Amino acid sequence: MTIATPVTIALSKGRIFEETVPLLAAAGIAVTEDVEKSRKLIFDTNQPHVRVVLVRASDVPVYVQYGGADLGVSGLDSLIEHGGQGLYQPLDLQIARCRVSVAVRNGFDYAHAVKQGARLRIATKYPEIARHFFAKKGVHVDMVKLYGSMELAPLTGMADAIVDLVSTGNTLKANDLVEVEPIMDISSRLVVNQASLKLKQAPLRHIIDAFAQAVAAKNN
Ligand code: PRT
Ligand code: MG
Repeated sequence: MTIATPVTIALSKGRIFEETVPLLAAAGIAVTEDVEKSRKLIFDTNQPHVRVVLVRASDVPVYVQYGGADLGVSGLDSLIEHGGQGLYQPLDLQIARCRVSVAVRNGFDYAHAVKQGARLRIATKYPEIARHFFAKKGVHVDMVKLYGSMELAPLTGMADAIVDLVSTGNTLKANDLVEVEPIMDISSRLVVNQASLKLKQAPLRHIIDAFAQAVAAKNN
């Protein structure tokens, strides 16, 4: 199918872009430039009316919410922190998988710290996920919001623990940290602007259906 209505897709550079390329291909969409090498933020595709915009991973839900993009691919972590307002979330794409976990400095007695009911200082880029998790456990936490290099916080004594994404565990190991409690599994979701879905039904349905079929085919 040729897409005749203008459609803007928000992606982030790196793993999400890479793992979305095959899904776009299933919908007949190919980005025609080398995104990783370019400094541009807007990219044409083989479909004259479809373009891809590159934004920070945590900004994908924001662009889609406010109509800067009609649809996008966002990690569940970013989506939870955003809140999901104004977003239709039709599909778990099962890409960019990882988990959110609690990690502490090697030797720190986490079980004891949590049992005591004493306040725990948590450094994280994911305060919503962390707050909800510790509230459910009945543990009081002081949250320190960071934007990166969370691993440093326990090593410098700034925090007792971090809440961060873990994939292989190599980053934690390299920094003498240990994963003490998994919080949730993460994968990326297709997010769609709710107004766009009504106004641009045919092209968006086509993309959603093609993505759904590609995900199903890959996991069978
Ligand atoms: O980098 P930036 O601040 O722009 O944003 P971002 O870090 O959110 O973007 P990006 O592209 O790094 O990640 C996009 C999405 O990929 C995240 O929102 C997750 O949903 C998903 N994802 C999957 C991951 C990982 N795996 C992952 N391993 N995102 C980040 N990591 C980092 C993690 O934060 C830690 O620093 O990789 C490190 C841990 O990896 P291991 O393999 O050493 O355990
Ligand atoms: Mg990153």
